[in-house]
Amino acid sequence: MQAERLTPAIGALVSGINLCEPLTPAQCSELSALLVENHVLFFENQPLTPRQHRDLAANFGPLHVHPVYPHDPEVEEIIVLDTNVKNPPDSDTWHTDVPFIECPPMGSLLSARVIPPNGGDTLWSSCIAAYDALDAEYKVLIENLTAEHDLAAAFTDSRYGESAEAREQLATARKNNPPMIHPVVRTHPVSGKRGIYVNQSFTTRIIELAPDKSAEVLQFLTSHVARREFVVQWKWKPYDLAFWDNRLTQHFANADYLPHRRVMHRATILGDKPFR
Ligand SMILES: O=C(O)CCC(=O)C(=O)O
Ligand SMILES: [Fe+2]
Repeated sequence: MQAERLTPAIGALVSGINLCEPLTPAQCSELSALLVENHVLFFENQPLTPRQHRDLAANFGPLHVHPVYPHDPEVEEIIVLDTNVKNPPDSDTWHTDVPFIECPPMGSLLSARVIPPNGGDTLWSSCIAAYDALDAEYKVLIENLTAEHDLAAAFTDSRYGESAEAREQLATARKNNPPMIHPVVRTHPVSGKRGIYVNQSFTTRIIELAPDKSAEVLQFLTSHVARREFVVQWKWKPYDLAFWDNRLTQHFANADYLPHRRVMHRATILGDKPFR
């Protein structure tokens, strides 16, 4: 296995491994270490079936079943993101996946199936690099804050409640996933590095601050994370695979390709409870 770093802050292209075959324990540990070091790994030419994709992800932990996104008909752990004119893309805001549960995912594995002729790139940012770049006073200001993350902030009735059936599914998803509070700055459980853990899609407020100040700090931190020096951008080819560390990265999928279709499959690996 070889890893070629792509930017100073984040990202590596990994070659010399076939992810369609079962991994050895040594390969799993090597990939886990590369993930923590590089934050997002890219692999080319990995034509995984949904079952292979699920089994690959399951090497790294138990898998999450998404309460709203549709899944593969046979493999419920594989989300199918089929975006087109009738189902427009909605991942063009900076976010971490599923921060609204007590133990949010440690990682996600995204496989490109159908790619538009151009556009549809995805960007990832390092929340560790973004935190490191804050000045010392700002770090002190946000040190002990906590924030609320809400599924309902991103999965709205207007976008996901078109039919009566969809509205009911959404209501159930909300009931089962009430807003969750996590630290604004979390420590990576493996590297011990600290990073910003609030995002534009799901974070609704900072608990300890008055509404105006909460909005101001969230606006600052969520736009700071997206600065280009913390970001890597990937241009997809069919059967590329991205594996990101969802604990201290955020991502954004460009929504610039309609009327073309784009299809991605995602497996989501559960993680542990964020801590200061
Ligand atoms: O479609 C993409 O490139 C990414 C969508 C997304 O946010 C995800 O799969 O978690
Ligand atoms: Fe995502």
